[in-house]
Amino acid sequence: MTGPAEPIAPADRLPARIAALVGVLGVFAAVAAGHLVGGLVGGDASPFRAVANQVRDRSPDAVVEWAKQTLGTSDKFVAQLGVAVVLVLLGVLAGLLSRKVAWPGLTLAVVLGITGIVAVLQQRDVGQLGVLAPVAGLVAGASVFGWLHRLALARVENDTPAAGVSRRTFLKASGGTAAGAGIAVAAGQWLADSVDVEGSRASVGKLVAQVKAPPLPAGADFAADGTPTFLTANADFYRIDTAFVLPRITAQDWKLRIHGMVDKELTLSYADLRRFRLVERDVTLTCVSNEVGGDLISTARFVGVPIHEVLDLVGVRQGAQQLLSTSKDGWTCSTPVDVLQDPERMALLAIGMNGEPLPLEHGFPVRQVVPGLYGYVSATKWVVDWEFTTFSGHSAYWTDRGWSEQGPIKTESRIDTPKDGASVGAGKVTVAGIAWAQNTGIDKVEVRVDKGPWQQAELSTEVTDQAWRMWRVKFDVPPGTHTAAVRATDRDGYTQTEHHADPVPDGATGWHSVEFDAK
Ligand SMILES: Nc1nc2c(c(=O)[nH]1)N[C@H]1C(S)=C(S)[C@@H](COP(=O)(O)O)O[C@H]1N2
Ligand SMILES: [Mo]
Repeated sequence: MTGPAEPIAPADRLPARIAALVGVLGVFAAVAAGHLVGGLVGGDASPFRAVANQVRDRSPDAVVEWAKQTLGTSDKFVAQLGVAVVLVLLGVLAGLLSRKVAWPGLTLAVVLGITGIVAVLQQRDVGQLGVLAPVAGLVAGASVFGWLHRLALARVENDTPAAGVSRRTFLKASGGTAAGAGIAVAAGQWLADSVDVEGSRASVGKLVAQVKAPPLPAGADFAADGTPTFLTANADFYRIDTAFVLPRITAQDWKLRIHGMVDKELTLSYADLRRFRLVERDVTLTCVSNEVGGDLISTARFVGVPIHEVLDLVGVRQGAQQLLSTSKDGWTCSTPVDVLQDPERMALLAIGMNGEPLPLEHGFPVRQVVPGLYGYVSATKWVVDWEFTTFSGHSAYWTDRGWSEQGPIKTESRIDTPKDGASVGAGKVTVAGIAWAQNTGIDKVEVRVDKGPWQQAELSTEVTDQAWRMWRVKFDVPPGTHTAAVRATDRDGYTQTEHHADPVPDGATGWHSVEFDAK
């Protein structure tokens, strides 16, 4: 026999690398079919994404924090990569266990298929057809594995091109499987991305508020001296969420289900929402994860419906303590009811941001904006469900992960210029930055250089106590290395503590300081 130069395995079993290839291709086919059907039936039905979601949500906090620290905010990506690696390894294992007979690999296909079904059923945003996606994955995975396994084995058993299956037939089948699966993944992704949300956003049109925010006064910021502008452009606004892929909801499809401890359960459509008056407010959002000196803080002119008016409509019952809100992709958030009922606070169901409908990444079509509370307890994007309940009744996403149940924003300040490590000209040096105490207001900001006396900074014109305030102050500095530190005092008389606290569990504290060189 003048066979090919590859080592010939015993005639009744597959060479290890062929077996591994068959296993990996079976897994790839399963994932691809699931992804494609997931795209067809809509929602978040892709079993691959669903499993990655579950892995991320069920990982120990320490692991999630580690992933976030090590790889920036992309814990979602880490979860997907992790699942992909495990799937490849399982494919290899299944192949190696199936060198003689196919049933170990087929068993793995069934186990993976069931895992996919369970994960998809846990997804919030999956319709009744959603289960078709993991089922398609199971069927595709098992059939492709069985088929390739048969071809490979037939080729080993009759190792002559004339008798039965040739090497080319097997290679063609494998290559075809890989290519087909690749196309299916791309098509599934394309389908999932093709809901015309941008079209829906464009059709919302101009949002004119009945209650407008006053025009920005001159001197609302010291941007010329290095502070941020008072309003943050949408493209520069910080973004924090757990979404793997942006939830895509059109305004036409959006609904908010309101239930729990209310007199009248209600489901609001976007059209229903537009029958309320629109109020415009300048609000500074802040993330509880913001480190001292960090940049997870931004300000926008939001337009939306007063939440307290919606609460009046449904009649929140006595004893309801929290609003548990849920996003389209199943993230939950717990907000104290009394804050939402306060007309002074004017929490909003926001639909617009800085003169346009909400950008997709900031919650289109509808999100919550609650001045004075960190985002994780207030700012639900893509909000679709409201349940009024007690604090003991339910807990929310981040509370379950060790963060505090209540999250009022702490009075803090930041130096924006000079930057830490910067070189400046010796002589007159302007130190400038931001301070915030949402709903209380900033009373004064003090800065000191090299632990000298505190000097009171000049404050920008106040726009609203729900947003940040800019400050600046000049120092005379000789050549050399210097340190500047800042502390703010709010209108309740509270001066920022020097005590350093980490963001966990309820927000960082401490004075921000920078070191700079004067030359
Ligand atoms: N659906 C959803 N909404 C969410 C979150 C999320 O993970 N999912 N994160 C919250 C957190 S922690 C913050 S700080 C704010 C950030 O809002 P932004 O991305 O518009 O700045 O959104 C909040 N709303
Ligand atoms: Mo946050």
